[in-house]
Amino acid sequence: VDRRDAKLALAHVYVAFIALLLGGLAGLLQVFVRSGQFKLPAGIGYYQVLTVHGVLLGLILTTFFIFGFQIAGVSRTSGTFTDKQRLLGWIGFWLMTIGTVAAAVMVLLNKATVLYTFYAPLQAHWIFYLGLTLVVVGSWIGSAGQISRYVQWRKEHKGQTSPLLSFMVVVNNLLWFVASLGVAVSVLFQLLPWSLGLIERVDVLLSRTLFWYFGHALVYFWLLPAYMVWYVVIPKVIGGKVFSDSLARLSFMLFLIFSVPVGLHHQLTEPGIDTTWKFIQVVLTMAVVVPSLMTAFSLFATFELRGRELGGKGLFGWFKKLPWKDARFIVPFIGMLAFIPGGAGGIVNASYQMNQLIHNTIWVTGHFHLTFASAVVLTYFGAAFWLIPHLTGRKLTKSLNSLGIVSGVLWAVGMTIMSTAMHIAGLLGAPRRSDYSEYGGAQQAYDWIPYQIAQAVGGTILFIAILVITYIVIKLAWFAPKGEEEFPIASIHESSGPTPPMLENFKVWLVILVALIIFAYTIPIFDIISNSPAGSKGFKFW
Ligand code: HAS
Repeated sequence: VDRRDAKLALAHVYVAFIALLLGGLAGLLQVFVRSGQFKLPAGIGYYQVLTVHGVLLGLILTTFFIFGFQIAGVSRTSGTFTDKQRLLGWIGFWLMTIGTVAAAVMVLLNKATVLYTFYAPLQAHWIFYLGLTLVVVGSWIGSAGQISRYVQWRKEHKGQTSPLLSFMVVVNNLLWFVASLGVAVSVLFQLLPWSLGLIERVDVLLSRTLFWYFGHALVYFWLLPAYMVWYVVIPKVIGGKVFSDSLARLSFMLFLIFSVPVGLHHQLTEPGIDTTWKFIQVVLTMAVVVPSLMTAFSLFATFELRGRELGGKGLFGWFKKLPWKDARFIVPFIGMLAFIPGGAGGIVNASYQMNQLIHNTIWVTGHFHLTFASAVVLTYFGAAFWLIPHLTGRKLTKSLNSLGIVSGVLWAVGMTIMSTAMHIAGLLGAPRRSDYSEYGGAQQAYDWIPYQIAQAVGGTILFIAILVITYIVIKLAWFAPKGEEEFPIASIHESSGPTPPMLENFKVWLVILVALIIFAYTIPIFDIISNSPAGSKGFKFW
C-alpha cells in the first residue's frame, strides 16, 4: 500500500484501538457492577458507563477500523488513491473524529446517557446528536473516496472482473449508505429538533423503527469486513486460494439486498406494528442467514482443499494440516467457531415465538458478544496483526505472533464463560441493560447472581486480553523491527470458473434492494405516522 494511503488507513486504525481500550474498560466496570460486589465511584451512573461501552465499541471501534481496513484494501487491490480520493478520506476522517469527540464529551458529562441505540424517549444533549451526525456524514464522504477508486479501476479495465476485495468494499459502503439514511432521518427530523426544543414531542415508535431500519444493517456493516478477511485473506494465510469468486460475490450481493428490510425483527414485541409485516420481515431475516451459510460452506471447502493439498488424509486429516501456530489464522478462526453458536442464537432470536422468551433479556447480550464481540472483533484483531506492520513498515515478530495467539485464547476462555452465563441467565429471565438489583428479594433474582458473577470473571479475562492486544498494537505501530509484512490477498482457485458479469451489475441489485425496502417498510411506516399521537404541538408528521 502506498505510504500516503497507509497514513490515512493508520489514522483510522489508531482511533479504533483507542476506542477498544476505553470501551473495554467501561465493559469491565459494568460486569463488576452487575455482580453486585462493586459500586461506581464519584457519582458515575451505570447507564452512563453502558453508553460509553456501546458507543465506543459498537459505533466507533467498528466504523474507524472498517474504514482503515477498507482504505488499505482498495489501495492494495485497485491501486493508489488519487489526491482527490485521498482528500475525501481525510475530510471524512476528521469529521468522524470531531463528531466522536463531541459525542464522547457529552456522554462523559452525563448529558447523553441514551445507550448506543439512542432512540426516544431517552433524550440527549443536541451536541451528542450533532456529533453522531458528523460521524455519519464523515463516513459517507470517506466511502465516496473508496467507491470512486473502484469506479476508476473499472473504467480503466473495461470488461474485466474487478478485484474481489475492492468489490466487497463497495458493497459494504453501499449497504452502509442505504442503512444510515434511516438514522439520519430520525436524527435530523426528530431527535435534533426535539433536543433543541424546536418540537415538543416525537413519535417514539417511529424513532425506534427508523433506528432498526439502520440498526440491523449496521451489524452486517460490521460483519462484512470480517467476511472480506475470511474470503480473501485467510485463504492466502493458509497458503490456499479463494474457493469461488462467484460464490463470494453472490453472498455479498445477498447481504446488500437482505440486510436492510429486516429491522422489524428487533421490534417483534412492540405494539403498533401489524403482525403481518413482522412476519414478512422475519421471513426476510431467514433469507439473510443464507449468505452466512454459503460463507461457512466456502470456508470449509477452502480449509479442506488446502489441508488435502498438504497431504491430510481421511475424513478429518486435512484439519490438522492448517497453520495452527499463525496468529493471523488462529485468532479469526476462533471468531469463526464463535459464530456457529452466535449465528444459531440469531436464528432463535428471529423466530417469532422464541423471541418472546429472550427479548430484552441478557440472552441478547450473549448473542451479540458471540457474533459481534467474538466473530467480528477477533477477525479485526487477526487482521490488525498483519495490517498495522504492513502499513508502518514493520514485522510481526515470532514473540508478537505468540502473544497474538495468547490474546485469542484468553478471548476464547473469557467469552465462553461470559457469554454462556449471559445465555443461561437470559433464559432464566435476567433483564439486559439492568443495573444490579435484588428485585425486592425475589427468588428469581437470586438465581441470576451466580451467572452475573461468572460474567464478571469472564469480563475480567476479556479485559486482560484487551491489554495484551493494546500492547501488541503499540509494538507493531512504533517499536517492532523494521521490515516488510505481507498484505495477504489470495488468488482465485482454478476450479472457480468465470464470474458472471451480472454479479457486478450494481444497478440491478440496487433496484432489488430499493424494491424490497419499499415493500417491507412503506405500509408499517404509513401506519405508524397515521396513528401517531404526537402531532398537536410537534411537526404534524413526526
Ligand atoms: Fe443479531 C440482536 C438475529 C447475526 C448483532 N444482534 C442483535 C443485537 C446485536 C446483534 C448487536 O431476529 C442487539 C441489538 C440491540 O441492542 O438490541 N442476528 C440475527 C440473525 C443473525 C444475526 C438471524 N447479529 C448477527 C451478527 C451481529 C449481530 C452477525 C453482529 C456482527 N439479532 C437477531 C435478532 C435480534 C438480534 C432477531 C433481536 C433480538 C431481540 O429481541 O432484541 C444471522 O445473520 C446469523 C447467521 C449466522 C450463521 C452462522 C454461520 C457460521 C459461519 C462460521 C463458519 C465456521 C467455520 C469454522 C467455517 C448461520 C459463517 C468451522 C470449523 C470447525 C472445525 C467447526
